[in-house]
Amino acid sequence: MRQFIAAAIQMEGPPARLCGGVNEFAFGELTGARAVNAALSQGTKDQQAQARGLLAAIDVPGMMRHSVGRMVELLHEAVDKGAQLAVFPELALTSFFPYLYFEDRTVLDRFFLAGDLTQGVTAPLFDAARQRKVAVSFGYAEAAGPRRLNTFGLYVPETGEFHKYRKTHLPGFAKPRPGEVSFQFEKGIFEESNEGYPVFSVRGGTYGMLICHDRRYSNPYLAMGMATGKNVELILNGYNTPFDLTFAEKGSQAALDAKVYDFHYLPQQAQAVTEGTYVISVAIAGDVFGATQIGGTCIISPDGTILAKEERLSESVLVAPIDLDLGKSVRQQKYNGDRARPEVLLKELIRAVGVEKTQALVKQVETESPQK
Ligand code: CDT
Repeated sequence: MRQFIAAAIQMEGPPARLCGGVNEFAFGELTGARAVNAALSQGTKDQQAQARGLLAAIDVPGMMRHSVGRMVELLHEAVDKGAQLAVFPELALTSFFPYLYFEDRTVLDRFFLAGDLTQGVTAPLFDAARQRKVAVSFGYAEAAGPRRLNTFGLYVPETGEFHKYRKTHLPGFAKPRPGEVSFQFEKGIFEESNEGYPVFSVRGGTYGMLICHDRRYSNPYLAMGMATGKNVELILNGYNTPFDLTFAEKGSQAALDAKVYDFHYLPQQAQAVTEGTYVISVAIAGDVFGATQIGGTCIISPDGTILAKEERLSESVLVAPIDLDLGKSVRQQKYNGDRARPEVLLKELIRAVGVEKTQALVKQVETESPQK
């Protein structure tokens, strides 16, 4: 299926009633996740205990049931609009809980899912996908044995395949930093994946996936674009991007906010053209644990055109026609024979990494089994 309709489904964060009182919590001038993190790291014993109580009170199972319910409904809306592929955001089931700092792994582990997602709380989504014959892609927090990963999945109902990509660029911090308003703790919550950027054969096309912060770097696009003989044709990305980065240099928050949509669209448009690929990029928008997220869900064609976008901070089902052959001329020009010059790039990378480390990496690649 090389011509079809794709849907980019922007979601909202969970309703405040499921968030354990985090959204309304205040600490000094701060509110929401920022206030909870500040109370934990700078508060009195009582304030710390109160913050811990809020984290434990988040109704994670309720949140997952709520998200799956919304996703099923929005999936039906997308199919009614003609979609054969539907893309949801990063951490779609729980919303962006890494805005919060968790000291207690047991409290944190409630946000993770292990094993076969066609069973359990997410089953209705997979059932709906099979019933409506629509491929579905979404992000979730994955427990793979002892590993904790920020994962994006793509379910193809007619084959039963569930392809996975695990996030490689984790932003934020491991824990609160003294004297700062702390925010975004992905580095402490997830393991950074070293599994690279796989591409997948799906319905006669070549698909790849990214997660949020990845979209701001050129290496993932380049890696997927260079995948020999299988240059990527469609990239699916889920993200959570906030306004008002509290750790931005003093005075630069407003300047960053003014550029926030440029910094989001422009790299993706440029890379779509560079690699000759579609990019479908999908947000959770509006309030998430008291932080406002930018929205900006979009579908970008291989000539860099934004075919559809949504900057209202609300749920939205965007659809656009996809023709995977559109990027062929770009890719043929670049990847005809050895014109992409991967060996030159490799030389530079070896110089950057060092010969010794390169040799160790070569050994590692030779012994690695394909990702599970
Ligand atoms: N989720 C995610 O990766 N967000 C990052 C910003 C987080 S704040 C450092 C992004 O690049 O949008």
